[in-house]
Amino acid sequence: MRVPTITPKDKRMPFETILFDITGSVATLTLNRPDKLNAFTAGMHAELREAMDRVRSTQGIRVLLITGAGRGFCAGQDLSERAMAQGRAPVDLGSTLEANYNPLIRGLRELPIPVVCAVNGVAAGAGCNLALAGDIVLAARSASFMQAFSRIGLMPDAGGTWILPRTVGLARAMALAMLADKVSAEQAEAWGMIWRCVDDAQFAAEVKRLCDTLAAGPTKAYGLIKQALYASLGNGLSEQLSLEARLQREAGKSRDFQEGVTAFLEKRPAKFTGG
Ligand code: T3D
Repeated sequence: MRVPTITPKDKRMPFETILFDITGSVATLTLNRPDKLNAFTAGMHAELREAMDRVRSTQGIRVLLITGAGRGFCAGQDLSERAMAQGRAPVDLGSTLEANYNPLIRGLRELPIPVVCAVNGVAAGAGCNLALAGDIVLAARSASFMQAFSRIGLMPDAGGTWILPRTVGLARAMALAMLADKVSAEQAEAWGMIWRCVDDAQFAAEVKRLCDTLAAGPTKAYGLIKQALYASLGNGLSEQLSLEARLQREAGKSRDFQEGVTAFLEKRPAKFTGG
């Protein structure tokens, strides 16, 4: 099968609810329903699937950046698609999770390149958990995080019940899920829910700096780092040591390892190509 490479023609795809752009080796996926704080619709999920397919099949993409248009990151499921008419059976939410949210979160987790979530504003419900599914989460100081689910009689989904106890601990995860309080970006950073929050004025520049750094980094090693760290959350030490040996064997065969060592010995910055 031919693997598509980045060409100018591929750089922009016409979507209605998201923007998708590839510049250099950074793919940017912007949720784009600003009037509704970028809430997910079935149509947006279909477009996200298509964009994710494109990321997976385009050679040369070394970072995926996810952000939101306007003042919000994402307000979760669009609740106008869940309005319940009297006497009608409710939507089977187990099915919508299996069809839409779960493949998205799994897809991000399994992508062998870094996923950066740049949280520009409020991230609520599944939008919050999409944000937290990034490998590195950077938030603007004015952004906030909210497990909004219990306010409408639901429990967290889109990976929230998995990630929260692991990042903020069970006590905070439980209270956040039950009380659905808004957590400021500063608090999220202090609790270890996200990597960093930065002043709004510096946010765009910091996001670019982070993506540029990752795009010029050892992509293969980043993929292995993802695999190892996420696997560690379910592994014992002995299993993890074996996994490290297996993955480091792969890293040791990479061009970037060769370049990294050569550059060190030649006392110059390494020029990683991602292979
Ligand atoms: O259903 C399934 O498939 C299962 C999966 C479920 C996953 C979920 O995400 S469930 C949780 C759904 N999300 C929420 O419950 C959050 C609802 N939104 C809010 O609580 C608030 O909007 C925010 C706290 C996020 C932000 O508040 P604020 O005051 O900054 O903005 P706002 O005025 O409430 O919202 C601005 C507009 O966006 C407004 O539209 P309008 O009136 O100007 O035309 C508002 O209705 C709309 N909006 C915000 N969130 C949603 C939404 N519209 C539809 N669905 C939303 N989730």
